[in-house]
Amino acid sequence: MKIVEADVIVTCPGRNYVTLKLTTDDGIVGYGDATLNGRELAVSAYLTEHVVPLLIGRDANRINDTWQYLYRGAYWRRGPVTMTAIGAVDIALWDIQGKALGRPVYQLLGGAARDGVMIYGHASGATIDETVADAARFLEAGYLAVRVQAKIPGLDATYGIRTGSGLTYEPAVGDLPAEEVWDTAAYLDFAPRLVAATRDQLGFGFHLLHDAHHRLTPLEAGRLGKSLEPYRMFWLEDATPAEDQAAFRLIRQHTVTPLAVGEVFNSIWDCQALIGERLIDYIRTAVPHAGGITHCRRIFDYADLYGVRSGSHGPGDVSPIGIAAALHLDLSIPNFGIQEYMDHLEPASEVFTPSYHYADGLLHLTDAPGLGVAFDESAARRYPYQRRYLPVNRLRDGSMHDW
Ligand code: GCO
Ligand code: MG
Repeated sequence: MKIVEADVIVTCPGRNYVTLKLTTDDGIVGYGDATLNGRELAVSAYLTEHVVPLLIGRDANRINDTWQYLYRGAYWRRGPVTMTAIGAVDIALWDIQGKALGRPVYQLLGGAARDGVMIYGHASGATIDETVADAARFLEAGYLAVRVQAKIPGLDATYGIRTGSGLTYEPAVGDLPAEEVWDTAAYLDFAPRLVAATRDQLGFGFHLLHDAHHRLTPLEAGRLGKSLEPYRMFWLEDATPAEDQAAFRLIRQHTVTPLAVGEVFNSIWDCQALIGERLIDYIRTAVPHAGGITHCRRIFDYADLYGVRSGSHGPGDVSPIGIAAALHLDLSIPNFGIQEYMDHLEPASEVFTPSYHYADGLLHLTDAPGLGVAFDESAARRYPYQRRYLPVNRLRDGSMHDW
């Protein structure tokens, strides 16, 4: 079963997505998600210029060898662009393998280890009351876990807030990056009140999450974690800039609030110390951004040794193909924790038709062969790429800060 064609399709149905389409000599088509929010064309060019020529004529059955070839064969390896490109190839090859055998990918990974995949809803609002009411709506819809984010008083914009009536949001805007102002003191005063109000009004009968989006120092994170302890969080996410693994030693000394990190990681090496020293509780690598199913499975297996569970990144900037890849892995691994999931903005449903579906707080996979996501190329072509940037952050004095 040889790969005879490889196409990269960039489309913007509501937001940008990059899809890799691989076709074999027996006519099987597999899809991989190559979307990297705000850097879409870098991955597209990496694939087209440097990876596609290596794929034509390769045996589509040799998923492990292809992964090693693309990783070890790249002297300049790792990084989000390279690892997303490798991830897309890997995901597409698992899709092909499943379709060739007529089985869903999770079956090739050893079969389901649970009935469905627990996801969390993204509650948000302009005030604490609005956010709590939003969280209540998720609970009414059967969600078992909810993340709460609210606008910080005194700041014009806060990350993680939806606008409009849908259940999703897209932080990237057009043309040039939006500039937001950040104030850590205001945040540290506000976040515990948001969490306290959520527990006071909605109780303890669900998992509660919050994302600090990489903005604190280790001591600030320790203080926040300690102040959240009475509310028994499921996790506090991305407390400090993720590249500094040693920072977590300090946070850990000060709080027993569970910690999650890793949405910006691309390889097992990025989380080697964090997992090996038991400095975190959930590893959030995104399947498309961290080398696909093959590599994320290794990360989760390694994490299992140290009691760390999975919590894969899955915002709207992961396409339904990337989400499906994550779900097949989630369903099969022993140490699954939770999966992030957001609805996709319309008109994405004209382009992607996933077979996974929501019921009772879980996403369920069917026994559709491969990943089970249909991709409509002509619909994709109706929505051409648009350049978009994630916002940037400045402190009140104009200094750049992590967004
Ligand atoms: C999350 C994230 C995202 C990121 C986004 C950037 O927890 O879902 O923090 O919303 O900001 O993926 O592209
Ligand atoms: Mg996050």
